[in-house]
Amino acid sequence: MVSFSTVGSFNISLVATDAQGNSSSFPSTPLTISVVAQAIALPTFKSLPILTASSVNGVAQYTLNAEENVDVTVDSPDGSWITPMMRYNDLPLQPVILAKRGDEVEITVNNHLTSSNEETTAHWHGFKIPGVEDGGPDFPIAVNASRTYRFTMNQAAAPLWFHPHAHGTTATQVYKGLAGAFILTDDITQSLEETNQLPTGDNDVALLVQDREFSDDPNNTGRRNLVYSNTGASGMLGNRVLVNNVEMPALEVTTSQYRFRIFNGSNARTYDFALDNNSTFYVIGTDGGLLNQPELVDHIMLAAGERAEVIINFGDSFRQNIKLVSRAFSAGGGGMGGGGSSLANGDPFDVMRFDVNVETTDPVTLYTSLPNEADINSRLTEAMSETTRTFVMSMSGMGGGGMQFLINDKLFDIDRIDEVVPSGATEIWEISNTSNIAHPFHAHAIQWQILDRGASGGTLTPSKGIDLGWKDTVLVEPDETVRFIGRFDPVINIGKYMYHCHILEHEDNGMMGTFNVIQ
Ligand SMILES: [Cu+2]
Repeated sequence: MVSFSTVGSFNISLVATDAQGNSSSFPSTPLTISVVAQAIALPTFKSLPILTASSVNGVAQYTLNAEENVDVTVDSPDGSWITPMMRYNDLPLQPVILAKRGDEVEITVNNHLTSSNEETTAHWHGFKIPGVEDGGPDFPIAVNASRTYRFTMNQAAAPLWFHPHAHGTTATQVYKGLAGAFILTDDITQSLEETNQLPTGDNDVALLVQDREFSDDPNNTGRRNLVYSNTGASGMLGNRVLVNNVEMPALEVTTSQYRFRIFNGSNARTYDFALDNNSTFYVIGTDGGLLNQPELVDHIMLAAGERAEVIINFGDSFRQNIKLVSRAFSAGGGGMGGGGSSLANGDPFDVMRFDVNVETTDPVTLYTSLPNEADINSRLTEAMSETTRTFVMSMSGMGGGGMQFLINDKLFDIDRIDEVVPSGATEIWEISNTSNIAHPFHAHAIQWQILDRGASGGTLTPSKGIDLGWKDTVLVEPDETVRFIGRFDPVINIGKYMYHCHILEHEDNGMMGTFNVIQ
């Protein structure tokens, strides 16, 4: 038995020596052995299922049944098991809804969470729609009740998503599996695809990234339960990172460019995505749509609730296995506890692997700038704003029980209006963080442009690069101030909306407020 731990070519032969000391080799010409690296077998990547609509009078109609105790198969490098989870429509994976700008959409949500006995909603995260359709905690859907959301898509193509937003149960319902992607296209993205300036088809892949923790299975029953713990300041951090419900999947790719739409659907975890060979890649889009110009990076940080679209070119990587990883970063708040997880926020880990097994000719030459009429090219400037509102995120009670998560020193109160915004206003919202961990601030109703950011109390730096994209969720580091500017649509934006931290445990525990857009 001969074993090799090194990749390369080796010559081997057997040498026998007789009693007189004469040696002979067999075979007389040595065998040449080539040792190539064999990638570790990983579970197969799964694509998210696309929901089909019924079209009635030109309106795309969907039904989402919120179900509980759905037996879901979880694949991992340790094997597969069944876990009871919550799911829309009993689907094995979270679904995708596809729509185009201008589409009228009607989505009926039926609350079948009878044994949990929990209200739910579907919040349309990143959508520019009226407050009454927004799916916030002010319009809960009772058990066995339903609600039909109706809206028209009137914003740039974007990787939007949806998830429950009933007060106090958002974190656990998302954790148990209620969420979905909503991929919006428009004339600009369709034209870019048709002219081979964006990858399409199999080269356009949605990645829903969510961390989870599962119970052990000492008796090999093939079943494990989700483990949820919310202690300390960090929110729920799982020790297994799932991409489309598979831990560390391998996706077979060709020697070409891929468009990955990355959704951070985690409760609390921030990822610093990079490739393990340190290759660069392009960021082409943020929460609310495409960047005017692709931005070449070697990593991108995404907090809970944030999305990004990236282009990875595997053209020079034939026969390579490339990992998408999350790099180590400083998450602050040392010693405050990681919710019991063995994988703290900021720890490095692998996310998935790309196996470049097929050679092909790539038809795509990536766009270099969007047409002038793209929404993102209408930059909002400070002079356009009538009002600057300030929001300070803070935590109190650290180290002891009863941790409080506050915005402007207030806990969420569903009966309180915190801000009144005139319809059609253009406003600057200035968000600061006086706590010692980062918080992703999310505001409903519109997409924002980041004006500038920097150390609180210091000179803020005007946005550049990825920060020039449309944003609905922005990570605010400790002692950082971010200013974003947005225009509330005078026709669409009316009614009550939420702003909150998108660490769902913080949101459920008070780090949320209500703003009312009035005429
Ligand atoms: Cu927070």
